[in-house]
Amino acid sequence: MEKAEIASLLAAIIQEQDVEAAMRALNAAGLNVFHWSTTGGFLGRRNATLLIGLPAGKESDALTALQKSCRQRIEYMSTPLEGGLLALQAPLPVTVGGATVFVLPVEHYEEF
Ligand code: 2BA
Repeated sequence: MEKAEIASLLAAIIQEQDVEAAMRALNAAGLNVFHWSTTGGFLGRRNATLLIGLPAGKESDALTALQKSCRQRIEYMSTPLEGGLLALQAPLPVTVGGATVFVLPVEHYEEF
């Protein structure tokens, strides 16, 4: 079977809980995906980064698959309250996700 020419590389940072559903949706769209565990710099929580080599014309399929499978969630960040005698923590809500997506053009692609 002839391999499709890869035109762009999509890197998506998603939440750990969405990895399985995202992989299923991307595979169902005929896309090969590679993923690894990563950590968010701001909250320090584990997330996942997916790398997807995209043939021309497949970008919107990949984005649709991610939109359908990755949810927004509220995480709580602990911030110390100033001025109190006790070291109380005030949880601050932070909206995380669905997905942070970068699409980069591929200059050259080979498989051997
Ligand atoms: P974190 O860096 O842990 O960020 C988690 C969430 O915290 C972010 O969700 C955003 O809502 C909030 N946040 C991040 N930095 C902030 C800041 N300086 N001030 C206020 N709130 C802030 P998302 O935007 O959905 O990002 C989820 C994860 O995607 C991030 O985890 C990070 O691992 C990655 N990410 C987001 N934007 C990125 C970028 N421009 N470059 C590389 N990675 C990025």
